Amino acid sequence: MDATHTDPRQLIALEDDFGANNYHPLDVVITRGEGIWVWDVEGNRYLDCLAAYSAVNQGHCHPRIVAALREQAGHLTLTSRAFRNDQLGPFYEAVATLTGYPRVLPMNTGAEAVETAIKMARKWAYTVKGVPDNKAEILVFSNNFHGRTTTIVGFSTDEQYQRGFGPFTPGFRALPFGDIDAVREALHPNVAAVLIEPIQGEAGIIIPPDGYLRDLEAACREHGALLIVDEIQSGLGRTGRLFAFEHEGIHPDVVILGKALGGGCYPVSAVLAREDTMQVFEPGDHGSTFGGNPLGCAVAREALRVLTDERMVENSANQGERLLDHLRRIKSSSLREVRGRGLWVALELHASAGGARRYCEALQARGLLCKETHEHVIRIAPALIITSDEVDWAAAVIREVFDELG
Ligand code: IF1
Repeated sequence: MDATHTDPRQLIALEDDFGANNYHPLDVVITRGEGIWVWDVEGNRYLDCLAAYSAVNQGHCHPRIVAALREQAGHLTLTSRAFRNDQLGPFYEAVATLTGYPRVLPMNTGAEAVETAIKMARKWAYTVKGVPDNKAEILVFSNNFHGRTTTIVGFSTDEQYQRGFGPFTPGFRALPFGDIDAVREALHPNVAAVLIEPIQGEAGIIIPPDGYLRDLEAACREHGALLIVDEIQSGLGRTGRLFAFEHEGIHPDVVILGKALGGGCYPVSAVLAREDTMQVFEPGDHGSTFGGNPLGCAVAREALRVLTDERMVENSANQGERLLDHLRRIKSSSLREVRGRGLWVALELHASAGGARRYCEALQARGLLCKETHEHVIRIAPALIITSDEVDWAAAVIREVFDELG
């Protein structure tokens, strides 16, 4: 490989010289990933505690998932949906069997799946519920994150996600997260659906009050609105259950999947629903060039197989409990709260701590990679294959940083 491919400074300069300036990443240049570990171009090893925002739940370059990718790439990658292929049907069956949702619509990115669910809810409102045309409303929540399209950022409550991108799509109303009275008050006849993250990721791993999701489901049922849960980041084992909504024992009308559905190897997302809801889509209504492509389907089938074969959901629950127990023992005047579900943990700092970024940089210096969310929250989310020894090591490193920085 030529010089530019090993010197981090030159690689960063290439990004600065030619790339859009739409991220502020840590200055670590990664060249290899294996399981929970990544290596930078200088050979330093890090425990990846971001896991690509839960897209790498199964671990980096899982051998079975990479083998499935290689095998399928050798004979068919894309047909478009103008023709059928031998991977789509088995993909549908695997997802429906694992999740219990009988109908699946495949897309690629999470945002595309969210947009698909919005279109489905609106068409369901007009053709099934009887909402007057173009009057459907969808209830969302403050501090939501559902993707970056203009429709989706249009109902964000984060000013930066909206700044400079208007005008926005009408028909959305944001309510306080966790306030069931606000939902009951807002559920008027034209409400098609409620769209919620069962635990808010980007907001800082915000867990709703016990019973809130059950009350939300009951309110939606009472008012004939669809309950749509965005499990793109919280799903597929991240919180110690297959879906985060299972912690509340509910059964949403629509579930949105992404990220780890592609095993960290390929973008695969999907909308899951009951027969009577998914049937609103008629041929030609909706689609995508790569949606349901054979390569993504083959990868996703293996990604789901390894998730169950290697009991990653159970491991997430067990190791998450271990990690939380370690972190809750840290004594630091900077720590406001340690919270989480499964292997999805937030360390929220007091404003006086000077921001989470410097803690992430100190963790990086000790071989642990993670990313702050907003100003004061350190997010810890390793791959779901992490062992007890590795959890103990990560907790010790985090403790050292708090001992150093206070
Ligand atoms: C970025 C965080 C951000 C998601 C939920 C839909 C999507 C996401 C619950 C859209 C994507 C990613 C996007 C990425 C960083 C990360 C993220 F929330 F995970 F931390 F941005 F807020 N629903 N989240 O978390 O899925 O279209 O990206 O496949 O945009 O910087 P996507």
